[in-house]
Amino acid sequence: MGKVNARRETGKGRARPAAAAAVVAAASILAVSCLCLCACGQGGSAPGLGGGAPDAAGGGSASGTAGGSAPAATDGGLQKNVYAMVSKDIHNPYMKKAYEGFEAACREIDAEPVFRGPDVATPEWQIEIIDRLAEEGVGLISVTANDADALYPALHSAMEKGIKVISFDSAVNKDSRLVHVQQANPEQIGRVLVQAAYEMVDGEGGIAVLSTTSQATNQNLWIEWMKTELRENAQKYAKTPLITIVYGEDEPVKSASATRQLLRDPEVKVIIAPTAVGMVAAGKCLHDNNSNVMLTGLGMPSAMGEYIENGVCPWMYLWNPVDLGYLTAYTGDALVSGQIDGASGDTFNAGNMGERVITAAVDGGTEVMLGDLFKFDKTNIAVWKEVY
Ligand code: RAM
Repeated sequence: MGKVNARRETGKGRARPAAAAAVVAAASILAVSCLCLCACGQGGSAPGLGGGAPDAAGGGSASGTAGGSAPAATDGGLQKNVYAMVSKDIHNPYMKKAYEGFEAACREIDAEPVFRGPDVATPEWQIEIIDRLAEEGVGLISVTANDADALYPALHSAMEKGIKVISFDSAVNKDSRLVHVQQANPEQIGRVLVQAAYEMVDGEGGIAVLSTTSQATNQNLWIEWMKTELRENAQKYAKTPLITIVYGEDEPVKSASATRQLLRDPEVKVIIAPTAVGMVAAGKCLHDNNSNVMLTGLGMPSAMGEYIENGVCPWMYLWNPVDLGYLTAYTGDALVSGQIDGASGDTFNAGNMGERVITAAVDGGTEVMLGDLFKFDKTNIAVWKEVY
């Protein structure tokens, strides 16, 4: 690591972004609630507090299941207490953390959790999984979408069978779901990431985005807000243009090769990776290449601790993925039990997250919000990398 990281230790990487101060303040409230969640053993996010990796394994094309303890009860041809979480892909550690929370909530609700995801993050394989779940007649399908529109026929026919369908993390379009479980405000995510990149290069140096798949709803929405932030403050960002967007498909090898491609462009001085998988691949690549290029984005503290500590990534953001999965199961349960129908204004009890309210989403559908972004830097990473 030598010189470059030594410079990072003492250089601009240590600056705290003023623009993110409000985010941090709001996020500390969330952090307290997350810690409480772990301490209460509900989120299962801290090692040793339950949860752990799901039993699911990507078997070939579209599989992976994890059974819970409650026996399935057949009701109107459906096993209404079987709740399925469908991941973008089965290997993603972020998704496994979300499933930990989902599983913990299912234990409280007395539902049987199922975790499935394709081997690679494509809508085609997700359609196959959804069709199979509909055939099996589960009570709930919750999905993080590899494409906003492509899943509509499969999800629509599942809903026609009486299955409750929601999305979380990455939304399907409003007609394909009853509610979306939103992790944090997309506008805040897009704007804060650009502001962080700007500060990391002291207002001078091209920005590149390392995204997931080109159709991912969540990343595309965040990227739109990044562009809005740049456009609306064109003078401020005159010397930090967006140079390019590359796609690592939430796959470590492809994300590393996309990062190497970025390093060949001398204009790129900072990378924003709004993906937990992309962040680690980029962090390793920058470190191994002793690069001066900065990194920020949305990463898992457990995987990014090393790169925050050595200055490759001065700071980054995320929400608690375990909490996201927990809220997803409770939202689905409120629909299955008939407590809500997913309309704006509906309220429901989300276990130890308390009462939650469904609100209107910008796409014309509805959503329930988890909370604010949380900032991770050298001051707090030692604690959080042990949590999730
Ligand atoms: C990746 C996924 C997910 C995103 C996180 C931050 O694991 O693409 O959708 O929310 O990163």
